[in-house]
Amino acid sequence: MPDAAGISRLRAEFEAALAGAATEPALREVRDRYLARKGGVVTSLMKAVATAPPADRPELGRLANQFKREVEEAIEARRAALETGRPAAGAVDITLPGRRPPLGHLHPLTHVRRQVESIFGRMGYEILEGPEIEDDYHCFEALNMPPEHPARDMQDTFFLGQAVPQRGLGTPGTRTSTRPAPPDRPATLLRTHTSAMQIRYMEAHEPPVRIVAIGKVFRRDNPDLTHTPMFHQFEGLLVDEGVTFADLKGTLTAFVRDIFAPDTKVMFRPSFFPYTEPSAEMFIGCVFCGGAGCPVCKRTGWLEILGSGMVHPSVLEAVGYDAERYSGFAFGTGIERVAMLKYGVDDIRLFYENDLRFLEQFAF
Ligand code: 2U9
Repeated sequence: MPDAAGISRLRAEFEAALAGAATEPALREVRDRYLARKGGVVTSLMKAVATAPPADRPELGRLANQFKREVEEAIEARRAALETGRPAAGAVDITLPGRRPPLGHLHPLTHVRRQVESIFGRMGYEILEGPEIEDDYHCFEALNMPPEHPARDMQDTFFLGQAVPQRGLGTPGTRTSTRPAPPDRPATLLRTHTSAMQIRYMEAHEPPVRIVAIGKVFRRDNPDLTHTPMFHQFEGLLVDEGVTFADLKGTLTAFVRDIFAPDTKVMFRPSFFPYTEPSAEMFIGCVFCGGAGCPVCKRTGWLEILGSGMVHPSVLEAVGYDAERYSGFAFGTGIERVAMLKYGVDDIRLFYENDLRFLEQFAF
């Protein structure tokens, strides 16, 4: 005798049978099994309802008719789907080839950083990482930037505490600088360059030193096409006996001809940094116009790629090295800067907006 539970069981059996009917012959077999006039499951159910106790017939009749409608509609839907070749909802055609999941890839900045680490790693440099929160001694003083040095400008640095702002010299409202905090309480700040790590390394190691410090640095800059308040920098430092400017030029030329192109033209122009003397800015032949002149290189044919110089003797002495015996060179630039030139990116902010339309172009 049929009952509501029995009809639910019939429904579950039908759904299982339909799920397995992935071809038209298999579907015809299920349709005949359930809807055949002679011996079909639905036909048998209707006969059984007709002989049920009169009090149960109305509800059982309603459930049986509902089940009949579901079977007819589901079979018709599956037939239509098979006809159009569209897999019916829920049907699994195990003969289809697998769908390869989309593979991710490196962020362009990660790719450039790994190339920088590999190039200098192969030259024998040790790659360093270190604290992003520094004190003003390691960030400024030890780098030949005494307390009143403009590079310590409050406007360029995120100070975290104990920096006592005071009016700069000259007209009121000029750039403020900071009076160094008492020695027992050095001002802390978000590092403006990775040089502090190199000071710490030299405080703990005798020459020869061959290191590259890489990491986030922070500047109080308003975001624009070429500036963001946080960016990634790498700085290299080599200190040994008899290091010359020629070593600097040779090392940096080898670097740019590895990360850009083997025939990259290079030029060094005198510059100034407090922590190097002599200092030089390094330029590469414009990678966009080959040197003919274009808007990117401002029609000069040259692109500035990094700053460099021979380590200032007072920096060596600050870490206890004998500046008569040892000499060294150092250099620094932004990972974003290298990536923008290497890939022709004209807005630094694109590296941080996580727009897949931008990032998917770097599927290395
Ligand atoms: C020590 C001594 C000297 C690292 C150097 C530069 C020149 C330089 C800037 C380029 C763009 C930083 O990313 S940027 O804003 N850097 O031009 N950096 S020489 O000189 C050092 C480093 C550590 C102990």
